[in-house]
Amino acid sequence: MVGILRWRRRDGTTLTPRMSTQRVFSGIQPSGDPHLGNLLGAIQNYVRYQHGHDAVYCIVDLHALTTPKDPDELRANTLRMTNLLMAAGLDPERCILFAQSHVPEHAQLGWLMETTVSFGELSRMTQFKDKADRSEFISASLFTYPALQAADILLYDTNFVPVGDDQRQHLELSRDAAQRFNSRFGETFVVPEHVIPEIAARVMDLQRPNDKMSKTAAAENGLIYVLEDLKSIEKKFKRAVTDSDDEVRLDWENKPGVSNLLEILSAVTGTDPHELAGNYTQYGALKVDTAEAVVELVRPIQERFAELNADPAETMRILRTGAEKASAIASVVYDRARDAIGLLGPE
Ligand code: AQP
Repeated sequence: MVGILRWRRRDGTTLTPRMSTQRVFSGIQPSGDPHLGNLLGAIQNYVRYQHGHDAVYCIVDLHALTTPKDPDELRANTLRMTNLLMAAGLDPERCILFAQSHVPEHAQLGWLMETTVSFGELSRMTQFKDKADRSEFISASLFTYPALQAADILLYDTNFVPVGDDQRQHLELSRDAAQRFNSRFGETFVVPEHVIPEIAARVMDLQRPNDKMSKTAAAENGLIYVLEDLKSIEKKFKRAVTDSDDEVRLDWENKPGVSNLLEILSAVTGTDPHELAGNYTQYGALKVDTAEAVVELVRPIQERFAELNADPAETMRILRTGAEKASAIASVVYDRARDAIGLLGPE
């Protein structure tokens, strides 16, 4: 399938992940229910990487706090995100699944990373600029959170970080931070490599196809939630913005709306998007088929989610077990960094 076994590396070459015990880490914010971009660009790849790798996945609730959150909603969303990841295929027996705030070393190493990255580096992060432009209250944490993200990754001696394209710049920062720390204080961290899927690395808004599909910047009908009513998903695809000519081809510069539909359909069906384009002479049929493919993808996820969500005590048990396993790794790596930087350990 396209986008499953081939990944684009930092230098543009492709990578075929080997079956190995290399460690994979990634995180997702419980800042609301996930959308199709999160599912195709990130979550589906978390599921693939739990096979044959040592996979660690984190619900990054501390990151969610970088923009104001209602406390009850944040708690509920943390459980919902955990259930959704499992409904999409994460198996807590195959991977470590936990909440970031349950492992205090994230915040502790986050501070050490803030001392390692510079104000200038953080100022260049385009996500900060985008989110700050949209926020009334710009917290200090919104500015510094790439340092915490570096800590999240480095705490697990991570080799690969599966993410969508929007995280490329932050991952570069994590690599730079690891290298800088290692050269100042001696080999402490594994320098991670990000892996971005070839297809659906940046799913776009259906109404504004030049903008990324996003939980917080969506046009009313531009965003598809994984847990959305299936009829509503069909309607949104029908109304998706395309263009005034009628040729179906993959051309991101001139036909972003059509290209977005082709990439979504490609990611779901595993067929090359250029090949798919050749099957269509009308936008209408492309929209209907893409909607149908997405509906069939999310239907079983929604069914499984409903079952899991009915048992919050079990979800909490899974998170607690995950945090114990995560702590066993994170505490060792944190102590290594603490000793290297010159903090006295309590022992
Ligand atoms: N549109 C997208 N297409 C492909 N991948 C995407 N990701 C996000 N949007 C797209 C990937 O999803 C993972 C988890 O993202 P996050 O929880 O850190 O949220 P985010 O990157 O900030 O994007 P969101 O979900 O739209 O939230 P807001 O509105 O808060 O920005 C990441 O791997 C990300 O690359």
